[in-house]
Amino acid sequence: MSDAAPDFDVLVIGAGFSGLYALHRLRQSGFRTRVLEKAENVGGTWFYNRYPGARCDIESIEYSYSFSEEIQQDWVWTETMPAQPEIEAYLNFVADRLDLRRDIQFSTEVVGMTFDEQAAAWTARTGVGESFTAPFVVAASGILSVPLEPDIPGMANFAGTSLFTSRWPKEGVDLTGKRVGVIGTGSSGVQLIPVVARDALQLSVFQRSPTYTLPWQVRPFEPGELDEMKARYGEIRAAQREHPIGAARLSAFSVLLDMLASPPLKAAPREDQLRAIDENGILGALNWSDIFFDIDANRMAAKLYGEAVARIVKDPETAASLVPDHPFACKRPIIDQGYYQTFNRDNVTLVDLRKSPIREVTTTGIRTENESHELDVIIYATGFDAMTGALSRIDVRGRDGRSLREFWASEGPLSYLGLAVAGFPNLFTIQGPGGPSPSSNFVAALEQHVEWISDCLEYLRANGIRTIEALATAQQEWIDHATSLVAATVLLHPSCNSWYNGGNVPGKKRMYMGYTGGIPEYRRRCDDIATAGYTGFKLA
Ligand code: FAD
Ligand code: N01
Repeated sequence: MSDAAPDFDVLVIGAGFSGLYALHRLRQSGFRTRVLEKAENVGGTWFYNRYPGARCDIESIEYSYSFSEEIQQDWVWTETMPAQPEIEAYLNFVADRLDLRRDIQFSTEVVGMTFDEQAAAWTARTGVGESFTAPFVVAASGILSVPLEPDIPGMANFAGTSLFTSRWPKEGVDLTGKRVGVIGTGSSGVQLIPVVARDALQLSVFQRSPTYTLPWQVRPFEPGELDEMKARYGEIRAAQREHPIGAARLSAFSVLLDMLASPPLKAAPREDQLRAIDENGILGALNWSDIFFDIDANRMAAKLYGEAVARIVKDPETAASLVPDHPFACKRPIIDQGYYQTFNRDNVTLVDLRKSPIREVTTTGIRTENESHELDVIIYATGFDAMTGALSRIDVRGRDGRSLREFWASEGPLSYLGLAVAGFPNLFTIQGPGGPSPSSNFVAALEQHVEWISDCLEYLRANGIRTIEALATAQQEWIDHATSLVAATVLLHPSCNSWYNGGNVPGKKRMYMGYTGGIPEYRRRCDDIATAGYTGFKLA
């Protein structure tokens, strides 16, 4: 790096929910900020994941920014849980209202970042050879932003159309009259499958791991309903702020909290168990407190769940194939609007990959061990290299040229508070490993991160401090603490393979990557650390 003054005070990577708020907040604090965004527009998750059926699992009035009374009053949500187009439109509205675009450089991928210890500044390099310098970098690059492409032989040979839910074409895709195969039955697959089934001539669902779902009724707001809520938005936001998951209204996570307060399954007589599924269907099968802590109770719930599924799905073999064999709660809860009913349609076939794994993709479809499926379209709903994926795709070089990618690959996804990594000064991560996002409303979690980071930068500026770096000891203590919170739960069971622990990515070092103490407790800890002069960080 030359002796020239840095180009900016802060570089932000990404223009999704996190990056947009970071830009606004840092600008308000007087920092010269530039956002570098790979995509051609704002939105992040909601720019890319425009597959049919994509929507949110938190109510719109809570899955939205709380920092601006003007924005929350002016934006109009039409549904209880918004679909992708509405969330994308909302983020465009915010970008325009706050005049954010003038400081965002779109179609710009950061491919490398090097910290110059002498200059105490980062240089970020882009895919087209530009470089930008700034003392601080805020990685708002998303924790579910790097699609996981499966390594299935022959994928490139398919002569039909190959699509990823996580990179759905902007112009849309007409699946009418097509023979469609979907690989993947996680959250994206469960949302997509019922919608595709309505259009496609034939839908084959290639299922490796059956999933648990929470049936849901999304509805448009009644006339006047949103206005009534807006009139008491302050109250709604206050409740949300004090809630462990950052959403006080009905959500996929509030259902889990209700389960925790239910009686234990192991003590329930058979007639109580049956009554539970009589009254509440598949939700009744899961509504027991001990399933989170006792693997045997969890397995009993899976069996009961299978009985409830068999009441919906008419073909007994298909129903049996839909029963999960991993513990409930290992994966982020999935809301479902008619998922199981879809398997009663004449044009839908479930291909159980546990019985007959995929051997290859051919030019005309998918061949499993036992049979061939002729297809026009293959949709991959195969998930993400979560939490560490985006920063590991960038060649990040910290102190002494240390590589973040190599550090995380060899030591595991370590981070202090999910905000910073030892050895990488002046680099802040929004929603990094060990933060509360995986088990909460992401927007509530990321707002806290952005505010803590910008307050920290103001403190450094006010005190003439040039570098801040997490201490390795504090980092290890934090990760040990976060892991201890889930030690007694089924989340650490070896059969849990999920993005929560990296088990969904072949070869990734396994470690539970969330913080389950709740956002208010997390905020309190972060605030205490700041008030005490940033304990666990080295300031220089
Ligand atoms: P992102 O939205 O992922 O944005 C990151 C941005 O960084 C992207 O625009 C990306 O292009 C950019 N970027 C990454 N690397 C680079 C680079 N090297 N150079 C330049 N730019 C880069 N959360 C919930 O709480 N509730 C939900 O219901 C919910 N639904 C979801 C549905 C789907 C399909 C997915 C994938 C995620 C969902 N999430 C949900 C999580 C969601 O990711 C967050 O809620 C939120 O949108 C994250 O915002 P973000 O800005 O932190 O990250
Ligand atoms: O990804 P996933 P996702 N052959 O990892 C399968 C958020 N989100 O995109 O379990 C065959 O959950 C894989 O099988 P298995 C939310 O946080 C929210 O669906 O590895 N199958 C699995 O079935 C969520 O948790 C919403 O055996 C293969 C699926 O692909 C996160 O994003 C909606 C395979 C991947 O499921 C990720 O969800 C959408 C292979 N080679 C997303 N490789 C809401 O509802 C992978 N699979 C709010």
